Amino acid sequence: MHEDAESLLAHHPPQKHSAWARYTSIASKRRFLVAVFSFATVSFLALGFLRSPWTDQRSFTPILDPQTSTNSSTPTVALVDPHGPEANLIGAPTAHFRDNLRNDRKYITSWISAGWTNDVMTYINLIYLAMITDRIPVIPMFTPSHIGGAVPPIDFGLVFDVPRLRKALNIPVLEWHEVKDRASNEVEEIGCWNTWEAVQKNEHYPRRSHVPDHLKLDISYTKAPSWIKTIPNFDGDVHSSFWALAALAFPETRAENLVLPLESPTNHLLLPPDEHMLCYDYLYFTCANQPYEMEFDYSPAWRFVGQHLHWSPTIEQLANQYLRRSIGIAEDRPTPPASPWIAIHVRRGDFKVFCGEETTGCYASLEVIARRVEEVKAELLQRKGIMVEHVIMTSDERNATWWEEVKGHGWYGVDHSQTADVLGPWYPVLIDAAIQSLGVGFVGTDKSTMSNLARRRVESWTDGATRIYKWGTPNADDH
Ligand SMILES: Nc1nc2c(ncn2[C@@H]2O[C@H](COP(=O)(O)OP(=O)(O)O)[C@@H](O)[C@H]2O)c(=O)[nH]1
Ligand SMILES: [Mg+2]
Repeated sequence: MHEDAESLLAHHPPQKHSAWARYTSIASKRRFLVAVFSFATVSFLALGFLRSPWTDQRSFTPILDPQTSTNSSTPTVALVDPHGPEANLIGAPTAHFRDNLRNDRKYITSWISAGWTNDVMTYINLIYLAMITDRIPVIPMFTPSHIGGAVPPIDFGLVFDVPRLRKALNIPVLEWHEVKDRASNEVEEIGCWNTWEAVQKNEHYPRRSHVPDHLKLDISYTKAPSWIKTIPNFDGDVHSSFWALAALAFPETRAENLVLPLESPTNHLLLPPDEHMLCYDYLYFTCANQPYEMEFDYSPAWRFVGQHLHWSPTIEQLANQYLRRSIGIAEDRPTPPASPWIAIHVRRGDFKVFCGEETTGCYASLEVIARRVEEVKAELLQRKGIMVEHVIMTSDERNATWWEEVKGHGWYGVDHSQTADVLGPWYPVLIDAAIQSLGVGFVGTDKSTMSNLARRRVESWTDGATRIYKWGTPNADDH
């Protein structure tokens, strides 16, 4: 599905309890924008303060910055996050990334190349690989896919709470814009491992990604050995194994597997895989034990990294604000804890390709989904004594009749008719993904990574009740 977000959103009908009617004039739209950003900024600052090292010293190790502690009788102690950029880079972002790398640190990076949720999972895999190779992950930006290719990238750290992640994992985590100046036009050569050609036979090139263009990297790729493949010689799968990739991060195995690299496209250089900034073309299809492992309870990438990746304060505040507006609670009031809610994610859009021409009977009906909603409600009541009051639907479906049916079930929609215009094209999906994950329960669509991550978040964050409905044939979810 490569529709742009605006056309997606334009087809969402106004919701019964929506307060958007108040914001239809341009003047009030502007007021809304100011209000959203003021609220988000104040909340951001407030949350930032609450989480700052000044208020939470138990889990935070202050390190003494020698440059600011000159007088021994009254030392000025600067609290530098030992896992942040100050402690793990030479200084402010530089025109060449190499000028900012410390010689006593080793780094690792990789690129993205799919739908947004797949890209989130890819960065989770990168951070997990960083942990097992003892390297510092340097995370690039998110580049657009389903929201329209011309949309500018968005920082990982705008979407997710990186300081909280560093603290939870107790390792450094950096973003590329902290290393290399975003404004730099300096093209830099680097050698990376090409995993894509080692795991599949159809595409005779490393996995393609827009990220190296944004970072101005001219990459010479070395084909990884075929033993990185999780299921040897099996054409039906393209996964590689974390520890096989990790082995290539260490000098002996690296040296044994060097082959003639591919020429870098711009400066035509041949470079072996970089040892300081280790890089792999693509880590989405990476697992410890079995393909598509993040669907399974034991997934190490989820357990050791994914579950600790929380929304940034800004995204979380926006999600709560949209949610309150959906269910008709004043936007400036907190969602009452006495009004527990659950979310549904119905993934349609480009999933049509799995159906052929006729989608009736292929896509699950709302009645089928309602059965799982009732199961979630019953489980929450039985297991936790929680009475669910609100059900919030999120979906990429644009059909207005379908949304009317959703309302007919007493479920609320999220009104994104103005979101892309007011906040930007990234925000409908970011807000919906956050809403999907913040309730006491969740019902999602089989085969959707967006649904799967929401399910995992609800389970990991609130021990919530979840169900995934099956689809594809009329009786697919009958069980
Ligand atoms: N705003 C919004 N966008 C959605 C929703 N469901 C799907 N999309 C769009 O479709 C994309 C689906 O791709 P991806 O995130 O990789 O998840 P997957 O394809 O379901 O595994 C999302 O990233 C969104 O851009 C939804 O409920 N709300
Ligand atoms: Mg996808």
